[in-house]
Amino acid sequence: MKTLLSGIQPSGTLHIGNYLGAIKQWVELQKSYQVFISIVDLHAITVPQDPQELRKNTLELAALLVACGVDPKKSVLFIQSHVPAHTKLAWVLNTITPVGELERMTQYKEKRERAGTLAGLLNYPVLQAADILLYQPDVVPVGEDQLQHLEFTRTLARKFNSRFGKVFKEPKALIQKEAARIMGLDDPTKKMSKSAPSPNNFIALLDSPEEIRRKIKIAVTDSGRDIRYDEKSKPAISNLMAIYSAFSGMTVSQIEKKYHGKGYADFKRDLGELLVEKLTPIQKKYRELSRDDKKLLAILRSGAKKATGVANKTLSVVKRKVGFVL
Ligand code: ATP
Ligand code: LTN
Repeated sequence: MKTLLSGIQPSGTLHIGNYLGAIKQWVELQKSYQVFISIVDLHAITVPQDPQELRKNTLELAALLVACGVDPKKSVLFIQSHVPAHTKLAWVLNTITPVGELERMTQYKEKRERAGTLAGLLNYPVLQAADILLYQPDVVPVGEDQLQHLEFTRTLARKFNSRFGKVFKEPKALIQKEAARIMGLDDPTKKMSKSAPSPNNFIALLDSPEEIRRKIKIAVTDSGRDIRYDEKSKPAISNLMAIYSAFSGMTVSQIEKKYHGKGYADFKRDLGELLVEKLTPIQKKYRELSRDDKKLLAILRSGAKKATGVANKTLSVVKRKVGFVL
């Protein structure tokens, strides 16, 4: 079985963009890959975090991932800081990383405006490379914004291998499809994002049915009144149709047929109901899990144990190669 690894930051509530763009794909790929999902708290602290919020967000994210279908029996779900091999390998990789390469990273340049030029932020991609290389994955599903980090990881793997002998596999990016890019409900020209200025930009997975209905009702629409998919001239309704399609399994042309002769209000009402119907079971499972912290922690401890087993194998080869006394 091939291996897949991905990471997700515990930095706030998940929205349907995260679900359709990332989580749903992980859940589907569990059937054909050995999946590792890391909740990357060590990455989260590269920008200031409120400690209580961080702890809450980490557990909430873990519970939501399981509620969305990440199956702890099939996949290895763990908290990054529970597996010390990540920071250990990151240190070794730091010693072969030119600072100039890190200073050129787009995400670093964006984030340092807010967080300052902190060493942790600069070294973020090195820790991400360690996250990945420890598990020798075949594929790493990432959004386009993470391609630069993945390319950096591959370069680092090659560099280490050529200097110390082959240890690491060079993983391939599994680019999330453009169709999976969900745009903001209040501005269909920008992607749906939890850091958008208004919460009306996104539907959080934990939004109440009333909130979901309200946000869909006030979502921006285009001029005209027909339900037609056309990203260029009708970006707003096209985005809502993409969401409808992803949650219903209907194709865009089936949706066009169904709503032929009907208006935005009808379509939006149905979309609201569809989202309520699909998110309610996730929320129910989430509530069950978050009522029982022990069960959730047991899942995460067991994930960390399995991850540690795999990661430590790679780490001990690395230690031997660089000349540490074992
Ligand atoms: P931010 O609010 O800081 O932009 P985010 O909401 O984009 O964060 P991330 O933590 O950057 O969320 O992303 C987690 C995962 O969700 C990534 O794999 C990313 O590609 C995916 N993702 C995020 N937003 C969307 C979106 N609008 N459509 C599809 N996938 C998305
Ligand atoms: N940087 C990524 C999160 C991340 C990750 C990883 C993704 C950390 N380590 C390893 C894939 C593989 C992000 O911000 N989306």
